[in-house]
Amino acid sequence: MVTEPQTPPTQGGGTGIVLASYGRGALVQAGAQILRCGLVGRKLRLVCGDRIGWQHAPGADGPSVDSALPRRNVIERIDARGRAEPVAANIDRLAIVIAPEPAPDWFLVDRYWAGARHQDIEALLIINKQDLGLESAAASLAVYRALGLDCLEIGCRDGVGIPALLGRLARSVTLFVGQSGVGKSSLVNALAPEAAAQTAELTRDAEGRHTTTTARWYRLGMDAALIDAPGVRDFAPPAHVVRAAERGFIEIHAASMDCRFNDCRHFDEPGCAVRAGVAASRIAPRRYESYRRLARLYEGFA
Ligand SMILES: Nc1nc2c(ncn2[C@@H]2O[C@H](COP(=O)(O)OP(=O)(O)O)[C@@H](O)[C@H]2O)c(=O)[nH]1
Ligand SMILES: [Mg+2]
Ligand SMILES: [Zn+2]
Repeated sequence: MVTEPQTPPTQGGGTGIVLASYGRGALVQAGAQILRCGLVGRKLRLVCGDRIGWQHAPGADGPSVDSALPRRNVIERIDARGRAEPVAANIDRLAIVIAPEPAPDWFLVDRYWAGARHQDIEALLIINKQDLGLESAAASLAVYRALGLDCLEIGCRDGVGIPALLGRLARSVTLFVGQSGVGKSSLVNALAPEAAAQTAELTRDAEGRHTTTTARWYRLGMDAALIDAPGVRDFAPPAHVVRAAERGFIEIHAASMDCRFNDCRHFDEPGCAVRAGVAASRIAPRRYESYRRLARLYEGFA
């Protein structure tokens, strides 16, 4: 069932969730209805997943968002100058989507996972396109499984693993991230076809163009949702958090307890237990390289 946005919507007001934010407006889910809202006040900066208050005053053109509740968490991407830009708020789970094609960027996977850990958000690795064969990814997946990362193999094309994934996503808000072409939009279509069709319609302007390239929220039943966030390639923990890089890597953080120096960066310090762990093959060299790249990135901003 596709709910049309109410034009003109009922006067009054209430609370809602931001489905998509664009320029000076937002698409808001308010109970069963979807409202196209303006914004009241210049300071209000909304992001997908924000909980808001809206009102439609007598005589006004339409409903407006006039307040936003504090965010439980916010996923940010980092721009070229190291500044954090919010992508989505109030997330329960980060689903990192990869596929045999395009070939996985494991450094990006590590960055996403580090970002989720930094925010205490559950992470899930979804391997899509199982019809193409997962042999090439097997060794890397074994590393992640050994580290306790939840990994799920699925295929959007054949519907393989979709019911299991649906079960996993119940009663929670999941943000999908991953390289372009891995099948995030296909996944949204497979998991929430009605919401996908509805949002495609509502985010089109009068000329049929899509009015938002930012994150979009798709309702999955009454108490769950998916968020597709195109172009969140540079997602990472914010640079201002001390030792964010280390904390994002479960095995590096654990090994760091035995480093000689408290503030060891695990680059070239003497008595570094992390490098000792890499030398002894307890820590995967590629994971360590991921850590170094992220840590260097932060040093570049400092
Ligand atoms: N072989 C195969 N192709 C898939 C599967 N799922 C999605 N694709 C294809 O992968 C391409 C990219 O999908 P899309 O959902 O746009 O990826 P996104 O950029 O991550 O949103 C499309 O051509 C899809 O048809 C799958 O399970 N198997
Ligand atoms: Mg897409
Ligand atoms: Zn160290």
